[in-house]
Amino acid sequence: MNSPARRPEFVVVTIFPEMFPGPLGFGVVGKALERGLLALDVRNLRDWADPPHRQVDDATFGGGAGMVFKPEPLFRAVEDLRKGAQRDKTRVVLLDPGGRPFDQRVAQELAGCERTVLICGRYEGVDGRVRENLVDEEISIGDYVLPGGELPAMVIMETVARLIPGVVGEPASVEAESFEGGLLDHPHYTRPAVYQGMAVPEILLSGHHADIAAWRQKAAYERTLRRRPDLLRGKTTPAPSGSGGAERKNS
Ligand code: 9D3
Repeated sequence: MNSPARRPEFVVVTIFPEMFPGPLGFGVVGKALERGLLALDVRNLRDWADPPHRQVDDATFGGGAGMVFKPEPLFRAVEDLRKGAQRDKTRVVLLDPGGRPFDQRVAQELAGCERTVLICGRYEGVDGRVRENLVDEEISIGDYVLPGGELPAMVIMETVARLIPGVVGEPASVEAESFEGGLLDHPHYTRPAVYQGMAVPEILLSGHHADIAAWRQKAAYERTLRRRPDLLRGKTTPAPSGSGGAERKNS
């Protein structure tokens, strides 16, 4: 499994540095930042733009509505952030709606990187030369339109951060989760055993651990089949006992 050398660092390049750490300051990720299990360095793109106006955007060649990020501030920023000893251990990612779709697998990959620069686009995007010649890759967090890459950067950092050893208390809870095992999670219940007439499945109160494990596996499989059959496609999943067939080639 990929694991970072130590203390992975994220560098965020944005025109809205005040948005950070934002949600990253809370919960297990907030704790991890405090404890130094990961580092966050937020940089203002305008610091690399020319005075006196420090303009980072301009109209697009060829016409059309909207502005794009000019190349100079981004090229200077990345050149600065890739200096010296940092050069070989730094991965530069552009957040862009046309990028590679982010998922748990991409997160695992990034968790193995010592230093990741996340460039947040705004407006209609960035000058094409930034994409073509500057960044290592482009990532999108899904097929919907956001006003910029800042929330995507936060989504990526939160997802990657909890994969860092020590960030999430119980390692089992990271592994047994949706997607990593290829299935959605089974439902969970806590006290009271009966709430307003709604009872917790009896088997969970039985203390029979093997039966409980089988019940959970079956519930996870059925929930996945119903809600997200795309997650099963192309995989050979041992069908849990009671759902018919010893083995099923999902299609
Ligand atoms: C019609 C052209 N638009 C592409 C869908 C232009 C455009 C819209 C919004 C270009 C950039 C943006 C700002 N969005 C991001 O920078 C972004 C994003 C997103 O909007 N959705 C999902 N993932 C991401 S990552 C960065």
